[in-house]
Amino acid sequence: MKINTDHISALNKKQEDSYSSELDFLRNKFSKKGITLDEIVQKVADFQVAIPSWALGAGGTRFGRFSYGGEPASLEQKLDDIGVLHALTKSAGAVSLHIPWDIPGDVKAIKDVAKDHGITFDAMNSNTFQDQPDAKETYKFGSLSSADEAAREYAIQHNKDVINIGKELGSKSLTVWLADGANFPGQNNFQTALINTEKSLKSIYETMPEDWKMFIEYKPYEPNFYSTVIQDWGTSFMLANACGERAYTLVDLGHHLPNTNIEQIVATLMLKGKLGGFHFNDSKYGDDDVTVGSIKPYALFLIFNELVYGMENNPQNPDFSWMIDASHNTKDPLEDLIQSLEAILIAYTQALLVDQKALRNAQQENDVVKCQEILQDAYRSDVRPILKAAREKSGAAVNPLQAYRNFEVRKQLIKERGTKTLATGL
Ligand code: AOS
Ligand code: ZN
Ligand code: ZN
Ligand code: ZN
Repeated sequence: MKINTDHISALNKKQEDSYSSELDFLRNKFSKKGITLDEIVQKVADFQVAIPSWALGAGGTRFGRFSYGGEPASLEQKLDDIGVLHALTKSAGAVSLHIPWDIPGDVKAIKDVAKDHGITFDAMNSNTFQDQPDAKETYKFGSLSSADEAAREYAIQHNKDVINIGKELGSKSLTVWLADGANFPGQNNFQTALINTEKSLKSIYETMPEDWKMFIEYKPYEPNFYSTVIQDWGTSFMLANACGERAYTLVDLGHHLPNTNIEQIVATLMLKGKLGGFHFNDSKYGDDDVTVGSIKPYALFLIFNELVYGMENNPQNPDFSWMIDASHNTKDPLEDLIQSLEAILIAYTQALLVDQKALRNAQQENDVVKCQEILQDAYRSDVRPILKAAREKSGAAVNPLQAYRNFEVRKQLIKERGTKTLATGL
């Protein structure tokens, strides 16, 4: 399955819709505030988000998994699916692999497939939360934090192996997410677990190539329900500082207790130059991993508002590794990713439309009402015409979801791969 670019432009021509007049309306409105729309269109067209290899199949819960049909069975097929997404949106030009789910057989062949689709290799994800069939040590009671030295060494070696695979593919970063923790009070010694984790991470960090970054992900609970070793951004930040300059905190939107002010965390980390990775998703209760923007779109906008501020004012913070970390079991996974990409770009665009100068003045004058008005004026603008213009500019489908259905992608995939398919993943 490969999307033909001619078909996309033919479809775009057919639906020359009214977005140009809507765009003019926005252009006039925002030029009065000194905001140039064409610059924003370019920024939106340039924005790239990595797709995780495990989001291409229907996800599961602990109660079961249901096949969606036409799911990818190999790394090549996963890259083909991202190729479809990237052709339709031109904003999914990277993949984030997970080892051992995605061990490449023939590295050169995999690189060729990726190149053919215009896909680069973003952060590599290690996995020390599952025992593999041939595993010599168990992670049942922890990996990098384990009280058992052999288990710790085994987990460290796995991360080093992941770096080596990533090196061959051209990746430049490693994401470490640990499931380590305890289900019951007294089960482990908090201090020993943290000391072990720091030592293990340092040992991995030291073998990373000079031009690599390490992203340390935090999460308050699940799969452990009493405590998690890297439970919050403070712990991750501390570990990143202990490792060195090229270790950073990774924020996953679903990894916070309800009502946490994520935008403030983002601002603090960027000020300190330590926000490296970002996992997008949405949630109502916990790490629900549902479609980005489907539940709390205003919170997403406020987070982007801080990200945009940081990108413009914090040269000490590196460029981000953006990734969608969502996967669930009721939608067509590709349609779901198209919706997530749309939500990310909408929030990003709205944040770009915030009148920063006016906001700074209103803050200086303590005009609280005006501050809120300025933010909400941007948030309440329908920015979809800007997304359409950005897509048209980059050769994507003006309406990717409609194009996906129009080209009957899922039907094709089911024809090629069958109805009873289960992709690797959670
Ligand atoms: C787990 O909850 C984290 O979000 C990870 O980033 C990711 O989902 C996991 O590594 C997938 O295997
Ligand atoms: Zn994540
Ligand atoms: Zn998660
Ligand atoms: Zn998640």
